[in-house]
Amino acid sequence: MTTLEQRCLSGIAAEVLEGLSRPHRALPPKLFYDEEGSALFEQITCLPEYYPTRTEAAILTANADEICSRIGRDVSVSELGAGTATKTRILLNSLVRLQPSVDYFPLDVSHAALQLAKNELNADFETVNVYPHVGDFEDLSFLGAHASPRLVLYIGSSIGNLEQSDAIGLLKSVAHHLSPGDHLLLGVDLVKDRDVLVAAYDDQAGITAAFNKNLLSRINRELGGNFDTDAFQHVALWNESVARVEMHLESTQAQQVRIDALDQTLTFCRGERIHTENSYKYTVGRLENMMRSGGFEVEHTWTDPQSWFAVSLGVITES
Ligand code: AVJ
Repeated sequence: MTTLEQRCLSGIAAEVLEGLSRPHRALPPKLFYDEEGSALFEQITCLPEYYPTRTEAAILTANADEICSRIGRDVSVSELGAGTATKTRILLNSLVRLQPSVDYFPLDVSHAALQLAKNELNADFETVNVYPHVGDFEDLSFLGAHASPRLVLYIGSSIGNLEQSDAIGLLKSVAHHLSPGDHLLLGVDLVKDRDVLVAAYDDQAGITAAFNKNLLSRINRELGGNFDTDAFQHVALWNESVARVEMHLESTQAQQVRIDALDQTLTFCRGERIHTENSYKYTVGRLENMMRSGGFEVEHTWTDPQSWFAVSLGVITES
């Protein structure tokens, strides 16, 4: 077998090869978000079972003025994993009343989502300047490229995809690019009843199943794969001991799958799973500890009446 370097794998190939070569196969959740996947995710956010989006939106709506008054004047806004920036609009609505203009720097892996965000924000907010940035969280230097005071948004509970140590590492690297007085607004999903959690990741309409299986379709499209998406089953489960919802794709039969661009033929046993996502759920206490470990002082944490979701505001202090 030739090495990765020799084959000069581009785009998603290296990550797919690495993940599918493991004894316990896995694919990184950021691969969900090609154009198809981003569109499916937008549908997920509107599902009756998928409470996180509307719950967080309600928290932001109820507290936007207070959040904006705590972060000071003339802030610029950066956002990690901005997507189509739908919830961001709630904060921008308050912010444009407090300052003459807002520079907004959204980062996302999806070019399509960012383009949509930019067009819609330009149409609706005359005083918001949008500077989109396509990429993952490896290089966060764009955060420091403009002047303080800054507000960094990491809402939508995307941090739930990360292991605890990686989540703290990410917050530390955010903090590294910020200065005293700069703020971080972090949204996370909270631990709750198992049935509510599982339903949110296994909806009646099958949109989340389609979102999960789109990973296989994407490999078919981009890497010349021949995955039969009907021969894999969407699995969503609550792993209570580590407080996370997991998603898997389970092979419903013994089968072989060819992926041309990787020059691989993969063998799956019946019941074998590809682990596609972890979505960690927090308590307010663990959220605030994580903020502190990441280098932020917690100013305030807001939740909804059911305590299903939490949004926490942290600040960098003089050290
Ligand atoms: C975008 C990571 C917050 O974990 O709830 C939704 C992704 N996966 N349904 C989540 C997702 C399945 C979502 N995040």
